[in-house]
Amino acid sequence: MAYFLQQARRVAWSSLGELDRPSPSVKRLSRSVSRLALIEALEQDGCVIIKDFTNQATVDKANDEVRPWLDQQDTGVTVGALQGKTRTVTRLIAKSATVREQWYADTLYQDLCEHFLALETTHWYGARPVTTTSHPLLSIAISFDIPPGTEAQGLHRDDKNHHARHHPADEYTKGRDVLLGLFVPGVDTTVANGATRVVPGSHLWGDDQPDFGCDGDKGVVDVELQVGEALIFLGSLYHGGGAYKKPLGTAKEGTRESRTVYAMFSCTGVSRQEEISFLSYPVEEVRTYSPLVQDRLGWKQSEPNLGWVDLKSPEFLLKSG
Ligand SMILES: O=C(O)CCC(=O)C(=O)O
Ligand SMILES: [Fe+2]
Repeated sequence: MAYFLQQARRVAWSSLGELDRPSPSVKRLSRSVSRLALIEALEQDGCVIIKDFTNQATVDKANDEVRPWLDQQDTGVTVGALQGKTRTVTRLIAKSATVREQWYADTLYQDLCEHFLALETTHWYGARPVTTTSHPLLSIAISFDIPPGTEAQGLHRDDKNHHARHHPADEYTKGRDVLLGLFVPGVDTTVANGATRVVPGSHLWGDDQPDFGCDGDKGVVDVELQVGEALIFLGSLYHGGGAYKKPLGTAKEGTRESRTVYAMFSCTGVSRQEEISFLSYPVEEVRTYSPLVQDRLGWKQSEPNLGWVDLKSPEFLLKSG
């Protein structure tokens, strides 16, 4: 049913002239809206905010789990786009059960990953058509914590890592993207503390140099998020961390003087994962994770025939031992 509705809306959509189409924006939707409404927002804008994705108590729990790792970081990590100031916590799937099981495994996010990233392909085996499905994988789970003085990142597409190429398009076609990101803030994010900046609609742009205007902010929207909200966006969307402009000593009493965001990305099941899951998460730990997370880390093979051990889907290794 959803499929036919979607097709009908698509016909209606493509019959609208360019000028009649709503201009891209960042919509704030509740998790109770239909999956179709979320899919349409992502197709039109490249991103969507879920206003009731999680809640303060769950965010507090994740912050408590991750804080010890954050406190160990100094500010000297120099990783390309990360400006040398951003603190990161990697291997987040192991370090925070909340990030792993409450947010990454969230059914709404996983349904959207399945919609945008699952690959269903029919090939011929002699005269017999064979249809197989490859489900998404976790590409990376990391926290970005930016302290006062951090400059804004250059606007970029995260699918650069996968050498993704993009044809300019007026409307979205399934299979365009290789990544879907989920950002859950650990604190309220504001323009002053470096809220993520996005360019809605830029997921439909091609690969020519983007025009962000002479001030570099044409079409840019600051995604200010309250604790409990989350941003979901396609890997082809131009975005970047904002500048932390607030002076030192102005954070709320008892809160960290930094902007923390928990970032999770899924990729297609035939893409290389950004974080090497098998070296980052030892098998003894993976055995304690939910079956969905085990699959998404790569412990179930992609059909047909990718990611096996001894020609078998590797989940048998989770059972022994
Ligand atoms: O910190 C942010 O808001 C975004 C970080 C980001 O986009 C990146 O490091 O690729
Ligand atoms: Fe990014």
